[in-house]
Amino acid sequence: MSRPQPTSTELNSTSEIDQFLNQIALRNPGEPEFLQAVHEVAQDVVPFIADKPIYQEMRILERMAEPDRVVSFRVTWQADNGEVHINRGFRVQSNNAIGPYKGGLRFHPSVNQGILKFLAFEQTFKNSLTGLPLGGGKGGADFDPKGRSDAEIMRFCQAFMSELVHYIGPDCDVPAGDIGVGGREIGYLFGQYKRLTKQFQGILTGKGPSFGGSLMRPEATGYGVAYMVNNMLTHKKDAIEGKICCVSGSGNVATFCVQKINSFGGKVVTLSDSGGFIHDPDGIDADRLAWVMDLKNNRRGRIEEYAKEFKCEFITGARPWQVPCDIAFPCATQNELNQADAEHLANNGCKVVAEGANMPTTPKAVEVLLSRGIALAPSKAANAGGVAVSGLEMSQNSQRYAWDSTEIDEKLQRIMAGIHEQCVTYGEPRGTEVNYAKGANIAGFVKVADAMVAQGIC
Ligand code: NDP
Ligand code: 2IT
Repeated sequence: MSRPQPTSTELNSTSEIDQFLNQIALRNPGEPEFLQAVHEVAQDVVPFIADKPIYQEMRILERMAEPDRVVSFRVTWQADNGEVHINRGFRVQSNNAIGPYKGGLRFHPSVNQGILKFLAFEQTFKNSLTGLPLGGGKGGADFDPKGRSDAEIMRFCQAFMSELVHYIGPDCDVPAGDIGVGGREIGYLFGQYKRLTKQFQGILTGKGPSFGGSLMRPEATGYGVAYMVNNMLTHKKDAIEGKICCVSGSGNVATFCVQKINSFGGKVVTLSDSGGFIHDPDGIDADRLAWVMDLKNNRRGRIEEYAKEFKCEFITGARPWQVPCDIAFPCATQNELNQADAEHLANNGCKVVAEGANMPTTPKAVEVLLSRGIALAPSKAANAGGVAVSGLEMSQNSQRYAWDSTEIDEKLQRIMAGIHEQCVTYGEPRGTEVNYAKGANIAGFVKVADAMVAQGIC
């Protein structure tokens, strides 16, 4: 049987997508992750706006693909041994059509302008999906926290905030954590902001609960990923209970994701870090998970130590996607699941991939997953629980009030259910098969686009 020929609208869309992406590529050389993120959105949004002239005339997608501003600054700090170090800090303020810029800070040696532009672009769509009034931003530095003492981390955070202070504010831009930035770093950053400005303000989220942090913020991203998968499986009259799960990473998102999968009755058999992954066929139960959290948050050790402690396999320098599973949860970093990994997952009978990390699946891997009938929860939907509870932290700070954890968890579950519903509405469901990536891209776009149209040419 011959393949169906593309329709003329599809052909036009394809050439329009190419034209659009060529322009973006010319304007953003040397930023492959940014181009990848824009491409993933454009392939769904360009055909969607083909019959909506207002979005084209107002050049909404082009405007969204050009950050409002990118700030770059030097961060000079002193190591314990007296050495002076210089790092590069950034804040990318992508879009504030629906609320103040909002998004995490990443401290990792790989950080550069293109990676933060991709993250800030994605954040705009993600924040829109939460239904909360949050614009999109991202920042960070090419600083490597590994092996640094608490005092060094504090000095770095103080130096970083001494510049960042000029660009943030409770109604302007509210950063939070991301890779390499957790409760400890947010505390030091907040302290320095207060010292420089004399103001006790909600200028960061993920703060400690004793100084304005929301309960459940540490749990929120990982729990939200599991809630998203629970909603997807419920939609297919299935459940997480009894499912074998592979999780990558062993930081904030990965560990709380494991905790919630366990409470749904799933069994997690892998975790990883940049050194490799552990495979524990007995499952990472509550006690073992508590051990991992202590290892990572207090002792700051390597996941390899888990294998020695619990007598299981550690596979050096590899990722966990060859281990058979029903559900895969990439929760470490971008482009950590490639085409070959996707083929392994499909051949081993995996049914769902849920992106806890931002853009962990390469474009070729996405093609494989979709063509093999694997449901893909894209990061902008699946990991939106973290920024959603950050939004709730901002509301609590504005009210000078704190909700209890049950209340916040209920709100988080409602927000994740709302995100699932938007994906189903826009993701062209055929029966129970939903294109979640398409649904998230279009639903996230529409709200921001309508606000931009309403606010005129600016
Ligand atoms: P953490 O710093 O807590 O943990 C990151 C984990 O990923 C560590 O296990 C780390 O290993 C591993 N990792 C990081 N970079 C690499 C790499 N290049 N190769 C292999 N492993 C790597 O970060 P989070 O858990 O907060 O973030 C994980 C992902 O989730 C990121 O993509 C982040 O953008 C995303 N995210 C985070 C949110 C949050 O609220 N924190 C919200 C939404 C998304 P090692 O220690 O060896 O580097
Ligand atoms: O990628 C993300 O959504 C985050 N790192 C969290 C952002 C936030 O503002 O809570």
